[in-house]
Amino acid sequence: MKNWMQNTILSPIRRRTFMKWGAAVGGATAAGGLPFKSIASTPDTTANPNDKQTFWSACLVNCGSRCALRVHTENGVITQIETDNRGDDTEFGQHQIRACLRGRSIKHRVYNPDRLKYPMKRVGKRGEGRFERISWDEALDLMADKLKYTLKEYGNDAVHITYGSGTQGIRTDGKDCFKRLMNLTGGFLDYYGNYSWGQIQFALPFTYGNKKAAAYGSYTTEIENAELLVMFGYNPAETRMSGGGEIHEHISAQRKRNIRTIIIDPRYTDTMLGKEEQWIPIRPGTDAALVEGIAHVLITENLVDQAFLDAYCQGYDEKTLPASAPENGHYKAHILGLGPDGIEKTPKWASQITGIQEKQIIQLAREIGTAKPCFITQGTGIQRQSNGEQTSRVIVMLPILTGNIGLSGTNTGDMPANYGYPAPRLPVGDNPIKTRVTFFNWVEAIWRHEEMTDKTAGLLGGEKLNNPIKFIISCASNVLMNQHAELKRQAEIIGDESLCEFIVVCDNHMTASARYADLLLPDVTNLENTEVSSDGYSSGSMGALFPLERAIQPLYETKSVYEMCSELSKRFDLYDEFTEGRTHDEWLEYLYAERMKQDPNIPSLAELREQGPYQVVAPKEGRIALEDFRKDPNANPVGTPSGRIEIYSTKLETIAKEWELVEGDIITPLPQYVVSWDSHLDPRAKDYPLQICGYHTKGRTHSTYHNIPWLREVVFDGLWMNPIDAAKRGLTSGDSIKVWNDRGELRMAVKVTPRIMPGVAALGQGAWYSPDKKGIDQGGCVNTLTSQRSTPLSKGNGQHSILVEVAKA
Ligand SMILES: Nc1nc2c(c(=O)[nH]1)N[C@H]1C(S)=C(S)[C@@H](COP(=O)(O)OP(=O)(O)OC[C@H]3O[C@@H](n4cnc5c(=O)[nH]c(N)nc54)[C@H](O)[C@@H]3O)O[C@H]1N2
Ligand SMILES: Nc1nc2c(c(=O)[nH]1)N[C@H]1C(S)=C(S)[C@@H](COP(=O)(O)OP(=O)(O)OC[C@H]3O[C@@H](n4cnc5c(=O)[nH]c(N)nc54)[C@H](O)[C@@H]3O)O[C@H]1N2
Ligand code: SF4
Ligand SMILES: [Mo]
Repeated sequence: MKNWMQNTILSPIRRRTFMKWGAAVGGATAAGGLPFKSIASTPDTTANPNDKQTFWSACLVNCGSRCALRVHTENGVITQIETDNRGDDTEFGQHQIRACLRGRSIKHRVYNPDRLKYPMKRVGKRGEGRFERISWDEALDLMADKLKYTLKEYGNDAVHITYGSGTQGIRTDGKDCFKRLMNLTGGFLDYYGNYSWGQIQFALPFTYGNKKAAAYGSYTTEIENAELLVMFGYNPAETRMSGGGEIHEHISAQRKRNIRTIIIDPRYTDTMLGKEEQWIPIRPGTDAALVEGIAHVLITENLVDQAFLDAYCQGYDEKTLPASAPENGHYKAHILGLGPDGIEKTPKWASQITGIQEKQIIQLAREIGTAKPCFITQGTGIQRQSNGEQTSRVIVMLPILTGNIGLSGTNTGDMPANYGYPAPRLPVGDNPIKTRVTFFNWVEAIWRHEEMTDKTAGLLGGEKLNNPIKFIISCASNVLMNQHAELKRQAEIIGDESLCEFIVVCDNHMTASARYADLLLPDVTNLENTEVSSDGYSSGSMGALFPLERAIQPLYETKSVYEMCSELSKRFDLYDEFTEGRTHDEWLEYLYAERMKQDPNIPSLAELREQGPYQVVAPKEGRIALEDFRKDPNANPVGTPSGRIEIYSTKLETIAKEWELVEGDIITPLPQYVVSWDSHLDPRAKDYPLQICGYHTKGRTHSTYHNIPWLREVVFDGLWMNPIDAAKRGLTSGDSIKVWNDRGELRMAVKVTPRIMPGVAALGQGAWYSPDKKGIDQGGCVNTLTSQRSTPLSKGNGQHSILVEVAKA
C-alpha cells in the first residue's frame, strides 16, 4: 500500500511499535514495510501491574448501536476483547448486547500503527502531511495564540467546530469539551442538521409537525402486529448490527408471525438474504416516482382511506385544500395529471423512470392497499440523494393514503423510532452566537460567506454571516477531508491557508483530515478513559447504560480532550469556570450522582462497573407513532400550522415563494418526484452512464475501523457491478478498474455480482482517501466522486447521487 501516509513523520515509527504490540497481543498484520528509526515509546505497563484483569467497556462509534465490550489485559496490555457474556437471551431486556466484528477488533484500533502519539505541528504546505513533534505546552500555547488572534481579529463567529461522530457515545469528555470552552470565550459558529438524516429530518416536519424524538416513526416491535412490511432502502442487518437493537427486534418481530416482507433497494442487502419475500430493485433516486405510480392505482381502484384523508389530512383533494393553494393544487389532481405539470402518474410512467415493471407496480399497490395493517418504513440512504427531501415526503404518502397511521402494526413511513436512555452529560453551556449554518455547507462559509443568507443558504437564527470561517476545530471527525463531498474541490478550499487560517484536528489516527491540520492533538481512545454511555440511537425498545473503565493507561503522550481543554482554559483565564474544580473522573461521578437523583432505580456507579450494562425496556405507551392524534386529532393535533397531516404544506408554499434557489432546484408544497442532479435523467448521464448507489458497509463505521487489516479482508471494499454492465466493459471479478467523473477519479477492484441491478454500481462509503501525486484516489473513497452542491430545502448532502463511467485500469 503506497500512499501519502508514508510521507508523514509517523511512518518510520509505525512498523516498530506495531510489531512490539503485535507480539504482545498475539500477532497482527502490519501495514507498510519501511525501515524505521527507534523513537517510539512503549505502552505504559505500570498501570495494572497485577497480571491479568478484565474491564467493562463499550464500542462508541456512530453506527447507531452501542455494544458491550469486555477488555482483558495482562500487565497493562490488552490481550483480548470479548463482548457481553451475561444474562439470558430467552428474556427480552435481559439479552446480551453483543458486539459485531468491528467492536471485537477494537484492540487493533487502539494498538494501531496510525495512532497519533504526540502533539504535532505542521511543517511544509497544508495538506502535504509533514509534521513536527512538539510538547503539549507548545501545542496548547500555539492553539491559544491562534485562537486569541482569531477572536480579536474576526470574532467568535469565525470559529467553527465541525460535525464529527467518531465518539458518539462520549458525553462527559470528548468534543463537547471544546464546545464548553468556546462557549465560555463567547461562542462559535455552530451547525444544525447532520450528514445522516439532514434531509428527512428537515422535510418530514412539514408533513407531520415538529419532531419530538430522533425519529418520528413507530418502534420496530410494532412490526409483529402488521400484515405486510414494506421497507424502502432500510438495511438494519448492515447498519444496526448490534446484538441489542433494531435488527434484533426487526428479525424477531418478522419471524413471530412470518410477516410478508418487501424490500425496495438497488442492492440485494444482508437484510434480505432469504428473509424477504420480494426484492424490488429500483434506480437510485426514483422511489418517489414508484410511490406516485402506486398512488395512481390506489386512487383509481378506490383503495385510499377517504375517511382518514378527510378527517386527518390537509390537501388530499379539493375538500381539504387550503385557500392559499392554486386551483387543482391538491394531491389527487397531481397524481391524476390535472395539476400544473399535466402528467398522469400512471404505473407505466413510473415504470419508465424506476426500471420496475408496470405489472409489478400495480401488484405492489394492490398489496399495500389491501393489507391492514401495513408497516411502511424507510432507511436514510434514500434521503442522501439529490432529491432526498422530496423522496422522504413522498414515501410517507403511502401510509397516509391508506390510513395506516396511529394504529397497532403501522408506521408513519419514517425510519423507526427507538428508546433512548439518557446518560450523564457534561454541560456545554449556552452559545452566544445564534446564527448557524447547515452541517453540509459549512465549507461554503469558508470562501463565500457574503452570499450566504437565511434565504439562499438556510442559515438559522440569523439572516447573514458576519465573518468567514477562519479557525476550525475538528474533533472525532473526518469530514474535513474524507466524509464530506467532492474531495478534490474540498482539498483546494481547505488547503488554502489564506482562507481558513488555522485548523486543529484532535483524533486517534492519522486520517485524511488529520493530514490537513496545522496542529494535531492526540486523543486517548475510549479504552484509555472512563465513561458511562447511553445506548445508541437505534437500540429498539431497549435502552441501556454502559460502564466504561480505563482498561489501560493513556498510550504515548495522548491526553483526553477534557485534560487538553482544562489546560487550554488556563490560557484564557477560564480554568475555574471550565473545570468547576473537577477532574474528568470527578465530573463523571458528579454527573452520575445527579442522574441517580432523577432516576433512583439505576445502580450506583460502582455497581454498574461491577455488573456491566444496565438495561431498561421502554414503556408500552408511545411505541406507535401518532397514536394520540389518531384517537383524537382535535385534542392532540400534530405540530403543523393546521394541526393536521399536511400533504399540502402551507409553510413550504411560503418557502417556495421567498427563498432564492439555485437554477434547477425545486421546492413544492406537495410532495412529488423531481428529477435532480446526478440522477439517471441528468444530462450528464450521457458521459457518465452508471449510477453509483452509495451505502454504509459492515466493514467499517464510516472511516472508523477502516485501518484494521482483518476487517479489510473480511468485507470486500471495491465496486459492485452487475454482470451485464461488466460484460459491456470486459470486466471480471477482481479486475483493477478506474472509476471517474468530472469531479475526480479513483482506482479499486470490481466485484461482478447480480446483487446490484443493471445500470447501477454500488460502493460502500468511508474508505480512506489516499490521492496519489496526480490526485487519483488509490484508497477507493467514494467522496472523490460526490458533489458539494447542497440540496434545495435542507441544504444538505446528496452524497448518494453519483454518476460515473468505469473501465479497466
Ligand atoms: N456498518 C455500518 N453501520 C452504520 C454506519 C456505518 O458506517 N457502517 N453508519 C451509521 C450512520 S451514521 C448512519 S446515518 C446509518 C445510515 O443508514 P442508512 O442511511 O439507512 O444506510 P445506507 O447504507 O446509506 O442506505 C441504506 C440502503 O439504502 C439503499 N439506497 C441508497 N439509495 C437508494 C435509493 O435511492 N432508493 C432506495 N430504495 N434505496 C437506496 C442502499 O443500497 C442501502 O442498502 O447507518 C449507521 N450504521
Ligand atoms: N459519500 C458519502 N459520504 C458520507 C456518507 C455517505 O453515506 N456517503 N455518510 C455520512 C454520514 S451519515 C455521516 S454520520 C458522516 C460521518 O462522518 P464522521 O463523523 O467524520 O465519521 P468517521 O469517518 O467515523 O470519523 C470519525 C473520526 O473520529 C475519530 N475517532 C474515533 N474515536 C475517537 C476518539 O476516541 N477520539 C477522537 N478524538 N477521535 C476519534 C476517527 O478516527 C475518525 O477520524 O459521514 C457522511 N459522509
Ligand atoms: S460498530 Fe456498532 S454494532 Fe459493531 S460493535 Fe460497535 S457499536 Fe456495536
Ligand atoms: Mo450518519
